[in-house]
Amino acid sequence: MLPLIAVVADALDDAAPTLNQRLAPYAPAPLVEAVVAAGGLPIILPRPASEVAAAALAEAYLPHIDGLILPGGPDVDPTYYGEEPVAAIGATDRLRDAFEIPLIRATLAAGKPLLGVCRGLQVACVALGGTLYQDLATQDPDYRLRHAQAAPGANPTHHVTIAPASRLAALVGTAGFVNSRHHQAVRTLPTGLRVVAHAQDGVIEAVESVANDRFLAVQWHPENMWRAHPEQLTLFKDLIARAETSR
Ligand SMILES: [Mn+2]
Repeated sequence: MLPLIAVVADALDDAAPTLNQRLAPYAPAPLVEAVVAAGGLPIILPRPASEVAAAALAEAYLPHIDGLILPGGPDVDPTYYGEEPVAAIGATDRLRDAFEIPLIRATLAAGKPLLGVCRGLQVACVALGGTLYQDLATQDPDYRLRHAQAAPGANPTHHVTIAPASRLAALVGTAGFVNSRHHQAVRTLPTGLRVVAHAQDGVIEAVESVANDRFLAVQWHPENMWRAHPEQLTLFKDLIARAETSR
């Protein structure tokens, strides 16, 4: 049996002119295709219609999945880490947060692995007690690089330094060149996690769990890079390998 890898859906894009464009954020094709290419079986988890049902729905899905992918998406609502929204925050989606946060906690509590991508890294850290820069440009005094690239989304634009003794380094090496499509980043880490990659200006670019192999999350988008940069597919192969050993 192929490991069943859940990919959390975004909202439909109701403003888009065509059906395919409306569906694009709901079933993120690049992530789904990367899971298939890496040997997993992807399923889409629709986010709930109400905050009230979100935690129960997350719990109900859990026995059916072997691993979890947290995709990119809107900014995490800062009230989830005890802050009011600053002027420069982007769009938020409380339903997405209300579903993903209990899903992340339940996944890890059940000993199942996750892979976070971009927002996925951020929301996973918030779910475990971390905080974010709501907007790097206005809040991080060391911020210097362009992390919200204007280049095509699949193109790598900045380098990352990866900790030699890390799961991530075993997959992609210690010198990374990655795409960057974010204006937020992790500010404080929850206990149990450690930074394993950062950009030249100190922005956190990847995080792993300290005591086990359940948590790996990156600030870039490997799903948009792997066709031209095959080492990025190893992140998905690794999630599937971790899912197989956790069954
Ligand atoms: Mn970046």
